[in-house]
Amino acid sequence: MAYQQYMHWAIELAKRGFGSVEPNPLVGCVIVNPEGEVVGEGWHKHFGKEHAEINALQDCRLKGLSPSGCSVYVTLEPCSHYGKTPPCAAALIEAEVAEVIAAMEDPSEKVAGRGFNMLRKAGIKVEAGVCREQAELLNPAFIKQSRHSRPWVILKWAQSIDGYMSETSPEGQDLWLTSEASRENVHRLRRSCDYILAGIGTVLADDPLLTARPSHGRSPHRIILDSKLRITADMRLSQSIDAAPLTIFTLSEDQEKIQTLTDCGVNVVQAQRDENGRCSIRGVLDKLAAKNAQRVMVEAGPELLTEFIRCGLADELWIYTAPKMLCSAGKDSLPKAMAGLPGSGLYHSQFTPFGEDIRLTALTRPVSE
Ligand code: AOF
Ligand code: ZN
Repeated sequence: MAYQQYMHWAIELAKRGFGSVEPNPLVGCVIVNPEGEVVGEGWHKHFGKEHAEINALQDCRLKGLSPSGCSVYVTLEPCSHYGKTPPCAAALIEAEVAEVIAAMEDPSEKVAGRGFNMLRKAGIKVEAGVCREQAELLNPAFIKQSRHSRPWVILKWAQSIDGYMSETSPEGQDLWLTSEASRENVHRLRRSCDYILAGIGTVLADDPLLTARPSHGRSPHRIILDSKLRITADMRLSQSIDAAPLTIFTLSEDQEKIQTLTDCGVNVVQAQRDENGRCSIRGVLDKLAAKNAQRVMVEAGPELLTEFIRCGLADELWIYTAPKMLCSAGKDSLPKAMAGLPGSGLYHSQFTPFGEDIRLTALTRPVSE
């Protein structure tokens, strides 16, 4: 296998941690002996548990092989700090590996080059920057938060081919637009996020829970933009505080209503007013940034989604398209909401099938910006 192919494999391994390791980065590691054979593979599997390098060293030893004298391909600089686990750089030194090839430096303050320094001081050859762009694409939210202290915003929606976002039965009941496979995937996306944001329109229409199911102990903090405070204490959101926290951003000063919601465990926060007299989404993101939010997912209707795009506040799109034409439905149309927006290209787009549907994921800016 050629040099870069080992790193490509480490990147593929890293992806297996998606939905289980956040807010930690996805990291993969491949250990290769001087004959070019892969002797150990590992990835970071769960938040708070062993890092990728430790799992790869363990894999090597379980096979009865020695990592001594080997080359280590890792998608992120090995860590140098005692966090929830001891430093990976120390474990690699102890294992007497010959060289470490890393795709990128760890941008977090705790590491930022110290892992490489530890390795070099111990006489281990270090090469950084191999397949950097692909490795950065694994963790754009982790990188943005580490470098700029700003959250990464993911807009998710499901649509028909012609851009309608809801399907209604002849009796007026809401139907599922997308397949079960797509919906399962959305719950994995929810598990990967620390916040999920929706507008009151969605809440009044669907009475949603907005939790990750199954949660595996990870469900995002729910945020609702509700300028007139129309949410009520008997809605499923207010009744499920044990499953995930709920914060309402509002412009209302109705103290009685605020008290009723607060008594249910709902956190009610005064929002800033935007130029249209609504809760300012910039203001909300500022507050979330101050709480070190890393991945904020927006599951909203066409108007709020359009507002994020119009303000340039969307970083990534996840669009599930079902093979349906709903042109006569007349409801909630994205093309209508987005009319008048300047067109723009997307970056790093990928298509994945989910049952009958296709999922497009794409970034609104190149990853290097
Ligand atoms: C690595 N390899 O596989 C990962 C790293 O709290 P801890 O101990 O789990 O440390 C988390 C931090 O370690 C995280 O913020 C990031 O800087 C680094 N992640 N480092 O050497 C890995 N996941
Ligand atoms: Zn580590």
